[in-house]
Amino acid sequence: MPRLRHLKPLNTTIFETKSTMNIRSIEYLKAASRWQDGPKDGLPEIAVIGRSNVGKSSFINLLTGRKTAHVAKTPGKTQLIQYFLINHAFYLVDLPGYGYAKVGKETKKAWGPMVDAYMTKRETLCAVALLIDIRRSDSPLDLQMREWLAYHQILTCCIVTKGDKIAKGKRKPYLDAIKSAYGFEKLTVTSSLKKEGKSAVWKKIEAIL
Ligand SMILES: Nc1nc2c(ncn2[C@@H]2O[C@H](COP(=O)(O)OP(=O)(O)OP(=O)(O)O)[C@@H](O)[C@H]2O)c(=O)[nH]1
Ligand SMILES: [Mg+2]
Repeated sequence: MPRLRHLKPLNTTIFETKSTMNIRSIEYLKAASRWQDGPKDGLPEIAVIGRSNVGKSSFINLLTGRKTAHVAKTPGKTQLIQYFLINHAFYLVDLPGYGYAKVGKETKKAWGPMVDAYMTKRETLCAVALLIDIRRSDSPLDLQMREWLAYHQILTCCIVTKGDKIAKGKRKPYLDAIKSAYGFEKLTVTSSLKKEGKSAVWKKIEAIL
């Protein structure tokens, strides 16, 4: 069940009713290395998770319509929990990616406990956007993450990234494969490059909040 139930409802007047959310302000609040060091204002959080290089930071930039999060040339650079305050109402949280072979052993060891603790202990976390590359329906790490989120009953939306890599008319088998591999009924396809999927994602976020 969604863990939002214990959260206070937001003031909905700040949102447009049907179309893309009206972004009035974005603030980069902080980067934390521990879940306890996140903001303490009780506002809800939607976390973005996925393999390193899947396009998490680009996805946040797609949603906010500007260069909010840092898109690195080298994968595995972001190793902190990064908080972006949207409309003074909720946080988009950019989490470090998993599965990048070249990060040091210590970093790899630290990733699990840090993300595990953030996801399971952070009371204000209300949903996770699990990002999956449109071309990857066979990733054991993504499957593991999906299963882990389901086990902990964390509300999870599947966001397919890099949609532009496959022509629209040829996407169906890729999307069907992702649905069946990870057990999702619905997917939202995005492309940060082509600015695709922004309003569909905002609608989901509005529904969650
Ligand atoms: N073609 C295409 N490339 C993309 C898209 N989104 C991201 N990229 C590229 O993929 C690379 C990784 O993007 P990031 O947004 O930094 O990925 P990330 O998941 O935040 O990576 P880490 O922070 O290292 O975990 C960059 O070179 C982006 O330009 C997309 O929709 N289409
Ligand atoms: Mg990133």
